[in-house]
Amino acid sequence: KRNTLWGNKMRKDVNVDSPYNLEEEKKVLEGSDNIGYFIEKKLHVWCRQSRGVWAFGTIEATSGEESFVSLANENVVKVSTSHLFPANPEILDGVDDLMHLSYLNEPSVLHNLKYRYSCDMIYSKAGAVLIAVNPFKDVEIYGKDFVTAYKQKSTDSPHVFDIAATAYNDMMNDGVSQSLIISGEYGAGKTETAKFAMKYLTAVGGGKVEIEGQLLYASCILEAFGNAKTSRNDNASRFGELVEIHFTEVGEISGVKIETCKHTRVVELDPAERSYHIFYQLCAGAPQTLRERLFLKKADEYNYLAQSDCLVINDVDDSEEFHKLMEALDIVQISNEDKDQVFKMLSAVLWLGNISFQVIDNENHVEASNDEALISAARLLGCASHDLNQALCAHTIHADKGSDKGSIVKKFTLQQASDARDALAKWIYAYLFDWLVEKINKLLDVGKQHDGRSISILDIYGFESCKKNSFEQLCINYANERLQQHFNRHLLKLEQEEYELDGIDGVKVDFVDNQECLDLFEKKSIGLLSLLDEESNSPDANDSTFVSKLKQHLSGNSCFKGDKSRAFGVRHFAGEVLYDTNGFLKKNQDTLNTELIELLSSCESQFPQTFAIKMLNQSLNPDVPKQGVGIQLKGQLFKLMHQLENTKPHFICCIKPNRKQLPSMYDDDLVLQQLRCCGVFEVVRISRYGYPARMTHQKFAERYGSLLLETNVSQDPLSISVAVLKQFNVLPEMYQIGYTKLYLRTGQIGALEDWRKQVGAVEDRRKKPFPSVAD
Ligand code: AD9
Ligand code: MG
Repeated sequence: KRNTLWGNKMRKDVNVDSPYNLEEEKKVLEGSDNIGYFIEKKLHVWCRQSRGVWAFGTIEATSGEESFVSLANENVVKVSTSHLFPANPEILDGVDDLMHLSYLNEPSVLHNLKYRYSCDMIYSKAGAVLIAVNPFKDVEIYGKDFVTAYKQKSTDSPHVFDIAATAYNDMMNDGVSQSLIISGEYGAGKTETAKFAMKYLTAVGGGKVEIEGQLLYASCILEAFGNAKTSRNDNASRFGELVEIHFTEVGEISGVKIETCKHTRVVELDPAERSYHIFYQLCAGAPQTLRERLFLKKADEYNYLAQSDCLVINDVDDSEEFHKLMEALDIVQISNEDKDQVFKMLSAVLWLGNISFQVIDNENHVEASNDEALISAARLLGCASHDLNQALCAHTIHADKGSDKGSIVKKFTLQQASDARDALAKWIYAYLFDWLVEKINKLLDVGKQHDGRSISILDIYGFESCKKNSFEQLCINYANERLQQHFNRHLLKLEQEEYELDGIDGVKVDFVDNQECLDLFEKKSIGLLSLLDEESNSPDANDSTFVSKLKQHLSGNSCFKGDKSRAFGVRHFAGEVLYDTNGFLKKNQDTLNTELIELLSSCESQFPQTFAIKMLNQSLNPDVPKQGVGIQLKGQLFKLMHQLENTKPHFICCIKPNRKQLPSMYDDDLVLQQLRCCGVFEVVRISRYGYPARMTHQKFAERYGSLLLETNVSQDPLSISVAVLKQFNVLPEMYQIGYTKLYLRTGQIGALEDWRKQVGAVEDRRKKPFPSVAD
């Protein structure tokens, strides 16, 4: 009976016709007959104990609601029968695709991943999704031998190289662009996974161009400028990145394009956090001559860096990192003059942070202290310190045209001047980052002529819920909400819709749609981001009026939770987060006053001028309204998602096994919560009960019709397809025929392809005896 195509790929012990479908699995131990069967056969179960710990045991006796379970340590515990779940036979321990488990309940899935993790098998499949559990140590599975093995298809064990190879092969076979979408919480391993995927793709598509090194070094530069240590991840991404690798028709890389979306955090840090790595690297590693040119001090002498009391990362030598960075800048061909400009801007940002102000009159107006900080910042920018002082401490309001009133100079208070200083620092850094991305793109856009085939890798900052959450977390979590929507849409929603439309039944999996949460953020004019923009542009608004406005407009959305204080809560797909609005409006603003822009455009240094011109061009363009950071992020995400919509997605879900960034430590509850949030259980179920392979009747007939021995078959595609399925004894439960397509369970197409290869061309086939599937 098991001589089916599917059987070839399955482990012998898996009961394909498991007596329990999903609904019944829940009830499997509730009926007295079933429980009696478990007792009699001494079948294993999982029982939930205090503090959410799962224990493995056998049922000794039951009284309906309650059961006595004998645990592995020989203790017998009394548990509620509804807290018992059937365990899989031991022979299934460590299967590489969760879909192959007989029981898909939470403790079984959790146990399987844990079992694999304990053997350093960090990758597993959950149907179409690759799960990567962060090892927090070197597992030595990324060498050239591994690249070769996946390239030559000598292994198909779950691995990031495997999914990259699948994307590459699909692109080559179907001519369709692909994407690798990497999701997971902060510190789960997304950025490392993205780098390994790039490593594989550049190795197989390297061709003549030395693209492999250049791309990896470019990532290293972007990490230095875009990542920072937080209390949760020593190398946390503070920007989102889509790396689009283009290929020629023969599969060689023709160019790479990097797109980023980011948020800025130069001026404010929480305890145990650092600013971007590059500042510390520069302070620690710059050689003496450069130090002198930049008036450079040690990191702890700069206010922007010293405020958090966290200046070093364990086991990281910033000075050494600086030397690696210099090497990387050479490899991506940044000239010495440009390098000099980059470092000048970095140093200017640091010195800006040290500028202090003194009150000069009884209206609390201020001017900058004429000290080392002001002088150094001005020199690095290439302007007079007097002009910098003026631009930071006053604003000219021009009278309306036709009015007889002249312009009025409005002096700043301490708060306003500090805000202008910080805005300038953030702004210079943001433009510097964009300049680097542009420069790298110019270098990597090798062939310039792309014929539309590409593989995009998406790696953004992961979902964060900290003790205190601010605007940065709001942006990060909103971006993750968008990403989750993409995941749900492609793996669950579209899948089910396709089955329904094509008349396929029996595949229905409930999942939590996060549309409402996205509406909370995105709704035009009354969404959180629009309200934030409106308040940011209103002169009388402050953080408290912003919260009142949110409560007024968003209380009807079930994902919004008003709070008595200045905070508000959002129910995200990955959990509820309370946001403190302190500083929200300021952080959302992304504009500089005209004085500062004019100052920059008159600077002698090249970079401030270039940046100012770019800014002026943007703000003169009436099509580009002055938008806050939140709305800009929304636009960037829409663009990224739109790009991804045109690709075939492959999903990688990164899981963090503990919060301490330690190897060999697996926190059941933490893993379970992540698996639940990212929809892994639903994906396994839809893959298990669904039909991952599908082809139109026409395509199926064209591809496999030549394998038919029976000649007396009607020539329409559907009849040919059905005859092929019959000839290969594909069992009825292994496929369904839709109105337009054939839907097949896992393994069927693989086996048919094997036959196709074995049998060879049609002409040869006639000469060979045709083996039966049952052989
Ligand atoms: V964040 O959302 O940017 O805060 P990521 O990107 O999800 O986060 P990252 O890739 O930076 O996490 O991984 C965190 C740390 O885990 C790395 O610095 C490594 O020390 C460790 N890690 C992650 N993946 C691997 C791996 N495959 N092998 C070894 C790993 N170590
Ligand atoms: Mg990252």
